[in-house]
Parts: sequence; C-alpha cells; structure tokens
Amino acid sequence: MKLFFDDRQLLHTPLRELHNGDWVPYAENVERPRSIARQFADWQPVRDFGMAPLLAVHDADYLSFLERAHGAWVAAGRSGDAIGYTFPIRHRRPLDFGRIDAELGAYSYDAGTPVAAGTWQSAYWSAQGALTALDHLAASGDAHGFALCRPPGHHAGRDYMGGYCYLNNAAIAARAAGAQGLGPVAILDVDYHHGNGTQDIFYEDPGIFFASIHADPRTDYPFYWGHADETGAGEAMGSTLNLPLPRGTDGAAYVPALDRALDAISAWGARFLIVSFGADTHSSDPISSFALEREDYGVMAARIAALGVPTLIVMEGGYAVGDLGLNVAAFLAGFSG
Ligand code: SP5
Ligand code: ZN
Repeated sequence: MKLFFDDRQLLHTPLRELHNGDWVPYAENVERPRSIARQFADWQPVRDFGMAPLLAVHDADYLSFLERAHGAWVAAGRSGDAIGYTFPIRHRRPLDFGRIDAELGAYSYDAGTPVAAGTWQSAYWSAQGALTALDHLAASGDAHGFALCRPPGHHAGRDYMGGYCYLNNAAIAARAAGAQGLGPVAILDVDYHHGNGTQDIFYEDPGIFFASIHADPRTDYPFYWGHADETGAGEAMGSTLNLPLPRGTDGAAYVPALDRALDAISAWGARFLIVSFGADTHSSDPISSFALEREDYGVMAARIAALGVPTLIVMEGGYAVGDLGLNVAAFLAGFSG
C-alpha cells in the first residue's frame, strides 16, 4: 500500500486548547504524524491539485478566512494562536465582519481549533495528500492507499472548523472521487468522535453514503451530532448511518457495529470507499474512552478489506503518541491480510 505525507503538514503548531476550563497542551501536535511516519520507510510525495477540489466542498469565504486569519490576528496586535471567544450558534447569516474575533467565532463551533501561523499551509497539504492518494488509486488500480492527513478533517464542515479540523480531507476526496466517476462513494468513519463535519456536508447528498461508529454523543464530543436518529434529509434520507457506542467499548463490542456499517455500505452499492481512521479508539488514548487494543485494528481492517471495494484511508484522530504509529501500522497491515 502506498503512503502519502508532506512535511509542510508539520507547520501547524498551536500551543494549547481549552479543556474543562483550563488551557492544556494541544493534543493534535506534531508528535502524532512523526510517530506514524517513523513506522514506514517509504513515503510518496504529495502533489498539488489546487483550490478547485477544496472549493467543491468548502465555501470560498471560509477558505479565504482560513488563509488570512492568522495574519489578521497579528495585524490586530495579538500574539500566539488565533482563537474565537463568541460563537453565533443560531441565526447565522452573511454579515460584513470588521474584526477577526467575529470571524473566528462565525467560522468555528468550538475553542479547540486555533489558527496558528502555519495552519493554512498544513491544512492545504493535508487535503492535497488525500487527493494525491486518490489519484494514485485511480491511476494504479491499487486496492488500498493511505493519506497521513494532519491536521485531521472530519469535524470541519462546509464553512466551519472545529475539533482540530480545518479542511475536511475525507469529504474533499469523496467529492473528487465522485466527480471522477469512481462512485457510488461511501465514507466509513471509525474515529472515536462522530464525524459531524462530514455528516453535515453530505446530509442532503444522495450520492454519498456516510456511516460513523463513535462514542455516544450524549456523553462525548461533539455532543450535538451523531445521534442514531440522524439518518439524512430530503432525497438523501437513509444515506447517513450513525452507530453510537457507550464508553468502555472494546474490540468484541465494536465488531458487530462495524459489520452493521459494512453491510449497509455494501447494500447501498458502494464502489469506492473512504475510511476516516482515528486511532483514538485505543485503550491508551488520553482524551477518549474506548478500549480497543492494537490487534483489534488488524481485525477491523480485514473486515473492511473483505468488502472488496477500492479504499482510501485518511488519518483522523489518535492522541496516544507512544502507541499511535504502531496502531496505525497494525491497521494498515490488516488490509494486506
Ligand atoms: C479529529 C479528532 O479526533 N478530534 C477530536 C476533538 C476533540 N476535542 C475535544 C476533546 C476535549 C479533550 N481535550 C483534552 C486535551 C488534552 N491535552
Ligand atoms: Zn477523534
């Protein structure tokens, strides 16, 4: 399996995030991609597919905000990471904001997603990595490919960032795959957290199936999405599947949910699959509460591979940096039997 990563993805270095009322070190740090990169000798270069595939998912004004946000923060006389403090939850509408703080709130839903000096560059190349891996799959006929996306993407929506995510790498690749005629495309999200951004982007899109297995949002971030009764809207009713699981879920309890998701993806007729893979389901993850072990990742991968559908794996979360590289390696190895 070919692996894709670009060093510019290390330029994104926020210092801290707000957690339980305290500022704590940023969990989505550069030790994550380093621990994964270390496990493999061979990385493929990332190519530049430009802005068009990003604009196929995200609003132009949001992308422009992301690109200039840190500069505007500095121009406002601030130092450190740009972060909002007021969020317009409802009644959002296009307004002509005159202050960076207003924009930071309008384009995000949490205080866990600061914009640092290198954020745009890293997010841009993270998305290009997913597109390069997709292009490789389409051109080579390989069954599986892996994009070490970082920053991750599945919490980012059409016009918002959140949950350490800025550009939705999986959604960008899914749209591009559909446009190239590789579909029907399905996305399977197995990060610990619900992929609310991906769900939102495709909620009314009958062309892309979205299935997510995650910690019950009653108790876990992102709280406001990922409940079992969210199943899609309009023409896309039934093309979203949410399988929330309780805290403490281990490999034995996880597999039946995975099989349900895979059955639904198969019944839907998917011919191309994108896996949003988070290793934050591991027992040692510092911000999550599932109990999967390393060998469970091989089991998961083998079941996904048994679908027999070309599969692009994009990296999402996973914060136990001591185990992360080994867990990702175990997952990827499971695709090769
Ligand atoms: C991609 C992904 O896994 N995003 C997860 C975002 C979760 N953010 C909120 C979790 C709050 C826990 N913060 C703990 C910080 C420890 N340094
Ligand atoms: Zn996660």
